[in-house]
Amino acid sequence: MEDLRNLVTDEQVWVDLEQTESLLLDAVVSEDDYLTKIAQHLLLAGGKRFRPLLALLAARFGEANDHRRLRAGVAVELIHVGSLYHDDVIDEADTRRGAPSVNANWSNTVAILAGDFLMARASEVAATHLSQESVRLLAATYAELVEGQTRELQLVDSLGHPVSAYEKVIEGKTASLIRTSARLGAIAADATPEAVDALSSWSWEVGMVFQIVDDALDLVGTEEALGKPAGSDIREGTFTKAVLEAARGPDGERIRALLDRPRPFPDENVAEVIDLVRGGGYVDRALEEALDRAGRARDALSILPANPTREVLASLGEYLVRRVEDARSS
Ligand code: GRG
Repeated sequence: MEDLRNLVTDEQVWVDLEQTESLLLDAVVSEDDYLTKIAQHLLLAGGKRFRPLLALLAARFGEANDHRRLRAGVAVELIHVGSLYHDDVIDEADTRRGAPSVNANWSNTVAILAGDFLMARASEVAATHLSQESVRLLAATYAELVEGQTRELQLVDSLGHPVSAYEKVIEGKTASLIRTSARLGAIAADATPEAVDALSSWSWEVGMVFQIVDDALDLVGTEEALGKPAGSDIREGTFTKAVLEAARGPDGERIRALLDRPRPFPDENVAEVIDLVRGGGYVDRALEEALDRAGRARDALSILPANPTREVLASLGEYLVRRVEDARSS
């Protein structure tokens, strides 16, 4: 995979990200050592830190250069990781970020409590260091994540719902926090309202690209690239855009027959569905849509000053789509 480090050549951003890392670990220290250990578990397990990176990049468009931009990154990553603790309980996941998930290693109760703790600390960081508008935005985004996840639950095992319903899910569960990451970074650096809005529009499209790419990877990535077998979404009864569209196409009857049974689906059924979806060109169509969105993201940047950071942002959507080509099994 092409490294984000090659794309973002502004060294200051990486220095900031290092500092964000230690602030993140500090933010989840509790009086109770047991809770600290569990709250730091997923932070120490890795993660791309994509959301703090967006906050820091967006902050380059403001005049201020103080600690607030780091706090913005900390707050959004804590919300993200807190939601992963809860997501792993919902999905009964065994691993996360290549490490045992908290629910699997400890228990569901512990994972829920630790997720809540991260959320609480995100709010505390924002209320202590950021503006009231940022606190409001984080709270609203938290609600959007829950709405997105709740919508997804209602669509599980259904191939009949419109693709627009799935789009609403990914708006809520992914694009909302990615947009808030850029917005909070820009606000923390005292960027102008026009710049904040441009970065918001850009990051919304980038957030959608991010999830469309993630969904496509699940259908075409190798096990090696994904760290898990392809088709996990299908196995969980989550049918993403390409699968929903294929189910409405000429192979729809066969796809519905393969999935019309209680889970877990046999491996050969999942493999055949993936072949039909890929063979019908539906993954490529989803990626074309992602590229269109990447173009729209780029267009949103036109009012910002033309500088090297703007060039990085302009290429980020296409960079995300290229990840699929790198991870494709054929
Ligand atoms: C408690 C806020 C809260 C929410 C509860 C569980 C839930 C409702 C929402 C979950 C939302 C969710 C898991 C969305 C998926 C977002 C996503 C794209 C995750 C993967 O993000 P990456 O690839 O992961 O950035 P890393 O590990 O690199 O950070």
